Amino acid sequence: MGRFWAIFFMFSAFLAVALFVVAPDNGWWFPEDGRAHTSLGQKIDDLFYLILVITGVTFVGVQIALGYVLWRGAAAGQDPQAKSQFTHGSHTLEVIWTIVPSGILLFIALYQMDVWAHYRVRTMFPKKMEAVAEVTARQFEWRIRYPAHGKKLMPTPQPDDIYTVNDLHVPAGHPVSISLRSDDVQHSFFVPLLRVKQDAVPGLVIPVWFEVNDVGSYELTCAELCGWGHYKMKARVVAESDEDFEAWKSKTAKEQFDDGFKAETKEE
Ligand SMILES: [Cu+2]
Repeated sequence: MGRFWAIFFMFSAFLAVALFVVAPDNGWWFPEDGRAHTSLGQKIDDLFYLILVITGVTFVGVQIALGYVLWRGAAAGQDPQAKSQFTHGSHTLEVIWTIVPSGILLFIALYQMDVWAHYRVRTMFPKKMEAVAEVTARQFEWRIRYPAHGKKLMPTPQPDDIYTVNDLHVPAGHPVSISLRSDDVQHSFFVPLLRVKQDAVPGLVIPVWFEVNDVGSYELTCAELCGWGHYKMKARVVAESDEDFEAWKSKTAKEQFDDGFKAETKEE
């Protein structure tokens, strides 16, 4: 039976290595070929991969060591002369397995500080950044308010502001920010492919910045169970070129302020 467990633990190590090799080609990885569509998102991914490699190597090493010890024990068990050796308390070992994991954790804690600061600390945000819109989460939708063409986003609603629901448009290729608020309970603004996630907290206006590298449409969901209709808070973030973004904005403004009256009188 000892040999069975030795093989079992060794096998799990090989299985882990095989998974590492096979997973990326089979899509068992981060969504969409494992590539984030923001520069900061790629750095966040790198941190995940680094931690995955550290834990992966540790796992494989531990399983192989465990298998080896069990195999040796099973082999020795066949020898009727072999005696068990009992040891208790090795200071050297205790110090090693305390210092090594602490060192690794400390390294990760310090190493990730830079990415975290760029993501969350306001003084570290990009200097040139366009405040695109105010996004207000409410049960159960995302209400979005944009400033009129050529104007700056104001903290309070303006008469010429443009509104959309569940449809956030941003220009791609340079840093943009949104002001995130909540109308009722706590929600979470989550765009998986951009690696952007931020809680919307009642009473707070939280700036969230990102720079979308590729033009496209990205799913936005609520990542905080906020009530019975939580599942309905599905929206999209559309990243487009500057020209397309401005064109979309003026088209939306036209539709919004059109009362249908002028168009009719023109036709006459
Ligand atoms: Cu929600």
